[in-house]
Amino acid sequence: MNPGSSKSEAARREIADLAEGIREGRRAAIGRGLSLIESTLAERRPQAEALLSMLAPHAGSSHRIGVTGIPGVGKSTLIEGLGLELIAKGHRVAVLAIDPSSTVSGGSILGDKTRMSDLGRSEQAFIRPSPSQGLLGGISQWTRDSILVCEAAGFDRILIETVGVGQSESSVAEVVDTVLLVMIAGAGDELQGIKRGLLEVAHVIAFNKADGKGRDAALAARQELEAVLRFTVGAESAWSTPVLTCSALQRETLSPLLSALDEHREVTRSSGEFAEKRHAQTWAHTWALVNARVLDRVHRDPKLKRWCEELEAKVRTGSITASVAARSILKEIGIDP
Ligand SMILES: Nc1nc2c(ncn2[C@@H]2O[C@H](COP(=O)(O)OP(=O)(O)O)[C@@H](O)[C@H]2O)c(=O)[nH]1
Ligand SMILES: [Mg+2]
Repeated sequence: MNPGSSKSEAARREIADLAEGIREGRRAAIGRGLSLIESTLAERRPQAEALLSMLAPHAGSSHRIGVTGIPGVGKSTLIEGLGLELIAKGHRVAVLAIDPSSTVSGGSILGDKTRMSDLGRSEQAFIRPSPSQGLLGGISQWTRDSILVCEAAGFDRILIETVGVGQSESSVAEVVDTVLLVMIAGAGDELQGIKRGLLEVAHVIAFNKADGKGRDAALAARQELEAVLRFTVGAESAWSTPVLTCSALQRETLSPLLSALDEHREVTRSSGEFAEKRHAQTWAHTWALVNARVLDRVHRDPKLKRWCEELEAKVRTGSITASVAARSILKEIGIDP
């Protein structure tokens, strides 16, 4: 046997062992699997892909829930409360926290970790913050891959915290089944994303901090938003978005919220939207990969790169149009437009 093939056989076995450890729910294996995915080394990506392929047949059965809202509304605190409630009901909970420093500034994952300390201590929970930098495929790839690993490890509820600034909340909608938008009374509609179409991607909305002095304001804000939603949300879904109030600090207020999240899953499963959306997400991702690889190919090839720079100069001066430039590039990579 040649030494190269025995080496690759050993590598294959190592990945297979890792996959088995993950499927058995061993925490060290899950951690190693996630680290492999997070590796910034391009040469480790084939190993990560191999692992994901082995795990894929065992993934898919969780309820994937995105939790979004502006910093400070209580997402992390709420996730801890929801997570503990879910565990009490017999679920296993994985939390993926998208580290704000990897996308935008502000916030601290360290704060989040301490905020989820009770959940973090549970054997039935696994908390993973996104690496703060250097992800090869970007944050949405990380989220997708990590969901797959967690599902294969037997976590049946996956909560994904995103910081509600910029693109992250709409991109989380592309990887989850249910989007929970957390709001607080008096923070201003615009600030919380009403004008940015966030309401359209939310399946459940909760006004948090409905406790103490904040309770009345939260109840009023909820009523107001309910009235607005009646007129703005489209009717093509079997689901209409409920607006609730809760307090992340009062666990008993979280039951209606959990029920609403569950109900969204059940209703969309019955209507077929659930399966259809997952399919659409996967297929959209497939094309995103095609796009990324084509661009990667163009950017890596020095000759093509130079060719593109020349085209760019021509586009800049207006001597050729964008569509002519696009045609030339496609022709150059062998696609005759
Ligand atoms: N009164 C009150 N404070 C809360 C509630 N939820 C979170 N907080 C506090 O709000 C602050 C921000 O919470 P955090 O979970 O970090 O918000 P995130 O930035 O959305 O993740 C912390 O000081 C929490 O203790 C709540 O329901 N009621
Ligand atoms: Mg947080």
